[in-house]
Amino acid sequence: MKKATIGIVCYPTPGGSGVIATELGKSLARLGHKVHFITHGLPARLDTFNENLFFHKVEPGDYPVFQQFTPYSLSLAVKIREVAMQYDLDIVHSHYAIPYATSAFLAKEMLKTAGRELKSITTLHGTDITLVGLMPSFHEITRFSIGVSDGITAVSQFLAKETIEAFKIDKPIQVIHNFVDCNEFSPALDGSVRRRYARGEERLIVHVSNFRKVKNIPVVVEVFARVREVTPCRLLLVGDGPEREAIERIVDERNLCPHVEFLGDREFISDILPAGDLFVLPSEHESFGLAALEAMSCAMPVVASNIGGLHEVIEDGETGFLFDPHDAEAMSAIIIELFADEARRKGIGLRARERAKRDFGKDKIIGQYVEYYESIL
Ligand code: GMT
Repeated sequence: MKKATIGIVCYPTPGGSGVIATELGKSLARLGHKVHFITHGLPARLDTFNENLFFHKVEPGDYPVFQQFTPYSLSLAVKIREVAMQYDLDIVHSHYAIPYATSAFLAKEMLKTAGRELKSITTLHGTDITLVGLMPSFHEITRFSIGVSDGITAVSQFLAKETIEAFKIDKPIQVIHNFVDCNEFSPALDGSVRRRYARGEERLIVHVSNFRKVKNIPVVVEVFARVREVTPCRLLLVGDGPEREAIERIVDERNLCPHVEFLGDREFISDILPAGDLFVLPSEHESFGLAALEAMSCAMPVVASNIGGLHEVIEDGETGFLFDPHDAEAMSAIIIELFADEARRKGIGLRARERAKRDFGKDKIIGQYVEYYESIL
């Protein structure tokens, strides 16, 4: 594809959609495309210098009459238009439909009045379709804004199907899975990080998320408590969000504080993950499960819920295990088995890493995005 100029609109916070958007942008810049991030804050993983990378901060205009309802979507549309005019954007790529697909549409329409064309692509990530987009106050605008995008991608077959069913979208939706840099997310070379969290024979169970209700973290704690009754282990909880206080309370009530570490939001997850022996993700919704993929890339078996796109990531019994999201008994039973059989645990971990490399390696998936851009342009 000839070198393009691409605007990327995303949440700058450490969630999966922002991570995918940022890593995609960084890779495109390395391939020689010009990439302009347009967001209200510096994206969490925009941590490298490249002369092809640009960041444009959206300043939401404030006025007392708005009270707490500052119309950010409008300021964003204005900024997309401005960047498109100034840098001659070919494409604006929105990550998460709400409200970004709508802002992109407004920018496109404004540009039309100046005789400029801008292609828009919307990548659907998860709760924009499975939760938020279904709310009555968002459903129709989400359906409309996805429908008027020039290109639509979804991070799993599951999510593409959900979108077609829930929003009656009749345009093709290209499935482009999440990806991982298997060099960055790789097994630990020595046990130094691990020794900071686990003593002697203790096993380390890890969970990474944005601590929202859908992540079902009480089940992580329940599973951990059951495993601890049989095998000495500790729990590392990485991330932060609205449920954190509630989880801290549960951990305290169960007298588990000395065995559970809350690490909060961490920039360098790839330094922490390889310390773990096993990853738990019992989400109630998960369109793909990027955190599970990153753990697999570090050769960790993942015990997750049998819902959504997790079926496309983890082959049950081969590269991890899938259970009903509330079946703490079954999840803890398999973890106890794996902790008692190191060869089996390691074998599953290595197969998980192979799968991450083969099917979800960064270069392969970035290639799919580049091909898709080409088809839209
Ligand atoms: O939909 C969300 O919860 C937001 C989003 C995020 O920014 O964290 O997460 C989703 O996007 C990730 C990247 O594509 C997926 O790997 C996650 O599975 C997905 N989360 C859910 O579906 C709950």
